[in-house]
Amino acid sequence: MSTPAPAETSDPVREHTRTGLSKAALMQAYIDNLFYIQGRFREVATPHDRYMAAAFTARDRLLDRWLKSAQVFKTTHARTVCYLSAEFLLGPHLLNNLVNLGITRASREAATEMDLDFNAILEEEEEPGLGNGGLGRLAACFMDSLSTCQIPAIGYGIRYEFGIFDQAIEDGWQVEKSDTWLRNGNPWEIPRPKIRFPVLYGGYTQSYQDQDGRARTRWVPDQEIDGMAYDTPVLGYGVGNVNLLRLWKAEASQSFDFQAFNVGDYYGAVHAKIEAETISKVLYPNDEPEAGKALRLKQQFFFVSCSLQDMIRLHLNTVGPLETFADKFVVQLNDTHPSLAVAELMRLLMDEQGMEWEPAWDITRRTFCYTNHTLLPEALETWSVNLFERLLPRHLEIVYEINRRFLDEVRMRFLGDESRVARMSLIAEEGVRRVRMAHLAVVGSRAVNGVAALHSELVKTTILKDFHDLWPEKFHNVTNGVTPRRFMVVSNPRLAHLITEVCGDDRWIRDLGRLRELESHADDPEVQARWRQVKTAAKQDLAVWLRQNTGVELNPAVMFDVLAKRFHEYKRQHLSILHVIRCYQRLKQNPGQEMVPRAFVFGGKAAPGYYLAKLIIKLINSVAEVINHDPQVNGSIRVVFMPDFNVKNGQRLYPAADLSEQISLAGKEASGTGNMKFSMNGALTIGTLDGANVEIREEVGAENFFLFGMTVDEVRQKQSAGYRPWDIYNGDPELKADIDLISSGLFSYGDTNLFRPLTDHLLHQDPFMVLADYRAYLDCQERVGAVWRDPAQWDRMSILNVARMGKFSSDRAIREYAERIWQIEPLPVALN
Ligand code: T68
Repeated sequence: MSTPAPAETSDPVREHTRTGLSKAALMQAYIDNLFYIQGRFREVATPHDRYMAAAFTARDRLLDRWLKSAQVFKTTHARTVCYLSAEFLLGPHLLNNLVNLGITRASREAATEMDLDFNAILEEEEEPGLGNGGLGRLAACFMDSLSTCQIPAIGYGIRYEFGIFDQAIEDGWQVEKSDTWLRNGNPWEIPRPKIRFPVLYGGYTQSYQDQDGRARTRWVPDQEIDGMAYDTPVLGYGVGNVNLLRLWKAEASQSFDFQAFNVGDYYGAVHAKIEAETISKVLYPNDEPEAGKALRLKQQFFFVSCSLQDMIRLHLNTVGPLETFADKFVVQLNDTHPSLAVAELMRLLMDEQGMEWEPAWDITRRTFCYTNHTLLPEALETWSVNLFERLLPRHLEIVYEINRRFLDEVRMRFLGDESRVARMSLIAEEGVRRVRMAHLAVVGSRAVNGVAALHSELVKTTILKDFHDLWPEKFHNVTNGVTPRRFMVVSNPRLAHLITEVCGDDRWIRDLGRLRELESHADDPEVQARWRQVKTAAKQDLAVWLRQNTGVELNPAVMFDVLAKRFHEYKRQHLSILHVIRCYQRLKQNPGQEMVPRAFVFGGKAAPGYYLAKLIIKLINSVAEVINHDPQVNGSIRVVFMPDFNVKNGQRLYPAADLSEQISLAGKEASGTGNMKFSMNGALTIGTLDGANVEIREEVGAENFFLFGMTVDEVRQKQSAGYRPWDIYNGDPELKADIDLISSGLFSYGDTNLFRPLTDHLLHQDPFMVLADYRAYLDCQERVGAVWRDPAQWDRMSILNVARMGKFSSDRAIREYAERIWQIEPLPVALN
């Protein structure tokens, strides 16, 4: 008898545990991944090896669910949202994925059993900083909510090799360090070498006749590169739905390389490769002058072109002829950065797919929707016609033709109103001719929205008023939201546990309106005491981190007054530092004075080329230096600058804040989302009637919000009456003393010139009216102090703030987009 061949059947136990969710399965998977992927055994594993093994363990479980979603979406021909964004500011993945998989506790226990430090593994992760601030973070929150709300979606963007710079503080100045998030590999992405599209630039266009004798245009480019897909699965919370984030990396075109080798030009081929790869090399900081940014325009076209080609491929492969493209896909343009998509879809449909203008335009206009995120004129994107023509000659022709037809429509509607025609044109004719990207986005979209109620009104009445006159039905508001998974459950587990206990269950995590349950406990002394413990514990954690990373010691018993966001004059960090200086002077002049002790915590990055913003950072650090070393006051006030404010550090900050500073000049902050994150974590807000602050105050109740400052109308009146900051300075002795103290050199080792650009600007221009709101802000801070002295009152307000945050879940925002703008229904994918 011959011995039987070894059985090929797999071990049923192993198969079961391959992606099982039990503690035992997680332990086995971790050990396997450590060995088979990292090539390590436990005795010699580095912290990074341990993180990678844990990440792959989570990823395997995501992919399991992704497979099922992909099958469901494909077989049902699901309508799909494509979210086009030049930025996705994702933050660390590991814990977020464990939370959404529902295996945090099992993972923690598995780690303990293997004698691993779970928190140290989490700390090891470097976050992908593929965004500047609010806009990029919003895109990331929306990806989480799209999956959680079970809406089929693909996020499309750029896989920057270098994301937002890391910020260090040296001698009080911001120093930019390059971000190297890919250095140790990215376990969350799956490279897709076969999903690759050519992207063309430059050259010229030609007319020709096709086989049917129809006049057509051909683009003869002079550069071709490839975009290759990298997919990150995005799992929803407690559901089977997994969507994809598909980011494009630029590579040398395979066909181009080949040509160069054929003629023996090896160095030429290498050069082409390097040049191609620069396109997805680095994220541009916002708030930088647009001048000479050909590469930025190339980036925008790059990801837009790849994404649309991918959608067309998917449509042809699954649904069929492109006539139904707009039924299959709805494309949301996150600001104007992807608005070239309007011209590119026209080109693909006409030049590549042989469609005529009218049907192509009909599809295009039914496909796109556009979100505006700013009213600041200097932030509205335009590109010089010259540059546009040099890089995208075919697209310029298409833009001209869209414009010609569009302006005809305007002329018909508003006979004889040529100044309106000039205002609405896609081309600005004054000075150097420029393409107005917002106008292109509006004309090419069927819906336009702002990101908070006030902002959406201002969009309709100011920057896009003419368009609103023409197409009022196109305009919507969808107030922003943030994901409670990351910004409560992941970052503030103690609070999440307490809420779950008080509410009776954890359904609030998916249905944030349920936080209302907390209201009836707002006056319960026992709940208040536990609430306070949770806050104090978070403050202790932050204090430890700050001591280790800045050397500044904070007392967790004092009020943590926090201002953390990108640095920009309109956000008025300098208003806050004037208040700090006021507190300092009052304590110095009147040492016995009773003042509520506070720790002022600042954080945020300034664009590398934004001089005044960087000078404000320097001022904060200089004031901190003086105050923290002055024993006469440093028992009452301390100032600390948290370096490198990013998602990870934000997650340390939000839970620890008592007071959230949201003090932009009314009418300038489109929405703000940090305001929501702080409030959800129990901070009270001191803020102006700007952006979403207005709605936060409406929800939590005016009595639970510290309001100050001019309204949008008052700002306008003051500006049109001729704003004179110099008079305000001279009319308010405390304000004068505060600014004079800066000028005196006290904070700059006697150098009276260092901060002059800032003080001069405030005294003579003050475009964001810091001085006009100074007194109201100080008075409001007095009210804050008075309430702080009554802990029961403070706790009650804090609990009510959290209880009433339901509206600000990004789930609510996504449902509004789905119903009102996208006309798309949830498509549940069952678990298991
Ligand atoms: C922000 N915008 C808004 N822009 O300022 C903020 N800009 O009020 C709002 O809450 C948030 O968007 C989400 O809607 C930005 O963050 C940018 O980061 C940016 C990036 C590149 C170019 C211009």
